[in-house]
Amino acid sequence: MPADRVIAHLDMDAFYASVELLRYPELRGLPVVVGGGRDHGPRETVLADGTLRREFQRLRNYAGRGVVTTATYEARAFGVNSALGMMKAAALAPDAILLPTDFEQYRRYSRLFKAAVREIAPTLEDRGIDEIYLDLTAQTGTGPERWDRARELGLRLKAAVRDATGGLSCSVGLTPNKLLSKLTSEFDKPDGLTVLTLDDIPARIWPLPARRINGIGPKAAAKLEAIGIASIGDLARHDVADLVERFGRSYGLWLHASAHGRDERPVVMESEPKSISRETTFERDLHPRADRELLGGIFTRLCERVADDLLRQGYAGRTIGLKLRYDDFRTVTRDASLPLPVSDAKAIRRAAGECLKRVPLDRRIRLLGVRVGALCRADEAAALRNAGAPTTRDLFDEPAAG
Ligand code: DCP
Ligand code: MG
Repeated sequence: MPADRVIAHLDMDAFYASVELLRYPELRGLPVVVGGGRDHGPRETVLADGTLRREFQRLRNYAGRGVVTTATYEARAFGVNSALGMMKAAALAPDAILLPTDFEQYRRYSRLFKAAVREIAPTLEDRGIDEIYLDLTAQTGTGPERWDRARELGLRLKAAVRDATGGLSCSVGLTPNKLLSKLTSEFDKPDGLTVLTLDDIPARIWPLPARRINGIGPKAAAKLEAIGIASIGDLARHDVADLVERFGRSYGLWLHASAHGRDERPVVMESEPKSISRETTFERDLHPRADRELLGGIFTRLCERVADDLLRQGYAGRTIGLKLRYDDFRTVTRDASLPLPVSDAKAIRRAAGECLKRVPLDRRIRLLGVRVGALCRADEAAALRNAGAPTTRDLFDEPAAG
């Protein structure tokens, strides 16, 4: 791993809402909220003179149980953010414009901005619909002036995204690693560009709340707070041996390293996924026996979600993995390999259930995860299944290779 990397994290600004504003430019500058189903698009009427009139729905007229997917920065000024219930949002910003989600359109713009970035910076890691990591070291070099070149490159990337999408803005963090870049891209949102080096960690990273680190969830944050650790700086100053004792070796060491801004993870260009997984951290730690039914339901739903992901992305897999984290943060995993690739929820549930029998279930569980690996394309899997499972005969009656 080269010591002096230049890593960028690029995240689109108010992504879904910004894509909607491209289609309805008359809404620019207004509080706009996206979410809550499909049937509240604008009513369009063609007037006598041939012009088109759009009547947008207001948030105050919303009734239902939907949540906000995203909101423009004008709506965020009222406290409306992703995942807030729409009725609550309506109480905060009754006059905000309400728009339905159109995932196909967001995916289209996602492809557009990534293609534009790839032209300039081919070492790209796709992190989902609106964010990417880039390793820019090949372009900037490793000398002390690399941060000036990084800033220039950042400006070029932002301009390329804007051009390719017809006007979308993004925010970029440029630092020596992924962990710091992810934090830094938020500093100057929207339309931000921030360079941060290791020297800036005490002044700019340490004052942030510990939970801002990607990988410190609400539970871990609460546990940290209970021992007086609120900021990343508090975490950095805390005795690492004590962290290991409280959180287990691997998570404890990771917490310590992260607070000091250390992160060696490479930027991984992966066009094909190695595995597809889903995991969930429970609202409260669940007991394998007392909460057996609840756990069973969650387990089944996880398998269904993984099956959905496989179907949507066109894969099947032969290895089923189970991940379980106990209330003391220890994590165990188990794998099972199947003779043929599967993609349906029932088969995944059965194999994952077998894995579950191989882990100790003597204390409360905080997280459950299901993974399908050894992936192949769905059509290959179907061909394999049609050819029939390999029989003992197929496996052992092969003539010995000369
Ligand atoms: N999203 C969602 N549900 C959430 C959070 C986000 O459906 N709880 C969707 C809508 C966002 C997109 O994912 O537009 C990207 O998520 P971000 O967290 O990057 O949020 P935004 O891009 O909307 O805003 P920001 O400018 O803060 O990045
Ligand atoms: Mg975003």
